[in-house]
Amino acid sequence: MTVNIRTTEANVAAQQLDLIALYRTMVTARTTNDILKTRKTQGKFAFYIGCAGHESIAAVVAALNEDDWLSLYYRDLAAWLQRTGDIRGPLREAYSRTTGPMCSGRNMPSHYSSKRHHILPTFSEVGALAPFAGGVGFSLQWHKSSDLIMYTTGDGGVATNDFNVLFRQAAVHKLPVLMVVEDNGWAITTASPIQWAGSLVEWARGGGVYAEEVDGTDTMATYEATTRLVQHIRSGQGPVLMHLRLGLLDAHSSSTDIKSYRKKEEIELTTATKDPVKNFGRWLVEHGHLQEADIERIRKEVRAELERAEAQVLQEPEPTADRVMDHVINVPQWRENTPRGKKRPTPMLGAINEALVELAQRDSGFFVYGQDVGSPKGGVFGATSMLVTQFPGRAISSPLNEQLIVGIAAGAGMVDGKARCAEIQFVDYHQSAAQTIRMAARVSYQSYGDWSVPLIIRTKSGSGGGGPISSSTAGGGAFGHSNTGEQWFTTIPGMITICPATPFDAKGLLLEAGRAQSPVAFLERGRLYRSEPPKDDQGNVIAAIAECWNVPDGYYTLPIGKARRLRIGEGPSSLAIIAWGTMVLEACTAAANIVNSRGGAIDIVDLRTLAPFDEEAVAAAVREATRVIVVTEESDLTSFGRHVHSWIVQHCFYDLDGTPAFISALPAPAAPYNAPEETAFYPTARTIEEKMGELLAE
Ligand SMILES: Cc1ncc(C[n+]2csc(CCOP(=O)(O)OP(=O)(O)O)c2C)c(N)n1
Repeated sequence: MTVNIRTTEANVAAQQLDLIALYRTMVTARTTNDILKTRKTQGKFAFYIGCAGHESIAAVVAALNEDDWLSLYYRDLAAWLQRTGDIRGPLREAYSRTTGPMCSGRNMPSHYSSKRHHILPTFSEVGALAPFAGGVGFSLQWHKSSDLIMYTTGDGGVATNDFNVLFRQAAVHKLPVLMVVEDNGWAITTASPIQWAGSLVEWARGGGVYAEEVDGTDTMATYEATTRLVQHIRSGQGPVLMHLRLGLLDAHSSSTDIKSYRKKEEIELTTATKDPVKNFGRWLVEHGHLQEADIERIRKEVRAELERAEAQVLQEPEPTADRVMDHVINVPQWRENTPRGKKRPTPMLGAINEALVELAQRDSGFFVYGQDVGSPKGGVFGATSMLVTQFPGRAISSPLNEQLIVGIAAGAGMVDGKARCAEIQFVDYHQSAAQTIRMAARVSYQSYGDWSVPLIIRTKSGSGGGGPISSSTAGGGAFGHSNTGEQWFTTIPGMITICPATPFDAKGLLLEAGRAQSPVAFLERGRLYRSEPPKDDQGNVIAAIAECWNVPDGYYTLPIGKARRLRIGEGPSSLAIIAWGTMVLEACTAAANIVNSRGGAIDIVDLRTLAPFDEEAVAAAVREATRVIVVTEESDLTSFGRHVHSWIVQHCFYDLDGTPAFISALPAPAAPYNAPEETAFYPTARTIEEKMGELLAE
């Protein structure tokens, strides 16, 4: 396939564009569409969603540079062809062949994706790629690149939160983003006036983004408008929204009956007036670039080429069941290293500050993005205060929108291949970003390992507003400030979840998270930010864990997925406690009290990483003690704690001398603000001690 000549100069655009190659690309898109539509009705595969009416998007891509980034949606077959020249790719994906360049046959057809060609992995969730596109734009700006990103969506997509997030990302930071709304008048059966009120162009301009309406049924008008709008972006004047008016020539997808929701006259009018391929062919003949006979000749040539390609593709291998768990999660291989820096007593907040500075020092592209993080205080908890002082510009305050925050860090990580850090002030507020986080964790699986989303999401979680553990009433986090978080993140396939209990672990694990290629949820417990090592009831510091408050200077890492086993007392352990975060400290206090009064030893398994958790360490501790308690700060609903408990029942049943015990917070929405109710809500050292007493008496 001939590749068009591209230019960014509006005045020379029309002369430099290879008009015939562009037309051929559009014909190839339409013909592929027609072949695959037919194959679907012949029962060759389960689903097809087509591009008919949207082929002029090829002209938009023709006006971009080869290295510009694309975030496409399912109608953009012509954009794929224009960028890659790969006619087999769409056929391979339709027939689910392992040779498929987008996802190795793993996803539905029409989900365009290619790291090599800078095409982000299209999601089925309409609009969901938008916050990532903003992150790509942020990264391009950060690296002072002259490239831009084009993001496309339909008129329905404009209504999504995700699109509105991209709009704000682009507008606030003046990012190099071209937002193209491919308005074909329909979102399945819903007409576009339902999606927004008033004028899209005026709406965009009012929000600080230059916008224009363009007739997408006219390919040359589309190309010329794009070159002009791209010039606007590249000259540093900020993002652009192009409202591209199109017609949808087919039903929404192979699952939709067009006649059930569109009137015959409207379909006929759309077909007669809004077909960009026909219109462009006519224009080429009228302007002497082609003869009438060439139109039919090109159509036949393209069809023959595609049929030959299809026959070859059908000889290629199909996926086999044994690869179903490939590319789910990517935990970094830990490189053994001994911390060499001088050790100093440091609280967890200091350890986190130090880790962020280390990450910034080793990677000039590293930044933390979140609410208030760029203020001299370094966010509401002060976790970025050292970064603010030592690396100005690397802690960047964001608008108040968690989805926007995660999208910036995730998209930037996709460009660089290295984790950038999103800070969510309180884990409760991750909820507006939930879809973006889930998508980030899915990308590697969906694209069969072509893409990954390195990303660290740091967030304050669990009881308390940041006060010391010594007083269970010092919290007062209440609703919106005290959720645990692990019940949300550990259920996401592809996500790493870490919850450190000590400053030493917090620093080493955060530095290791910086090496991960899968997204990491890093849960920082508010009650541990400034806590000291735990003590028993007689005021003695518990030696088994106290050393972890001495944090080495400089860089060191700890392995993700490995628990820490703490032995309280002497001799063989008579009880194992599985805990993480704040509950490790509560369990230490409880265990020390029990050992003080009864002697013997108790094993505490601090999981440190919750997903994937250290099954070996849990099984070994249960085998030795034969009695076990799982302690979690989560509400007693479907929780991570319940998962660990169930895992022990399933895998360690014959090693147990009794039913594994389970301690959690109460199944209420969150801890109330007032002290009596808050104290009743959470488990404490006392609760754990009582349960230990019961088990040891059996
Ligand atoms: C978030 C989300 N909600 C609902 C759907 C189901 N769905 C798939 S396509 C579609 C319509 C999208 O319309 P539009 O953005 O206008 O694009 P068009 O198909 O018209 O090109 C809907 C509702 C989805 N995939 N994602």
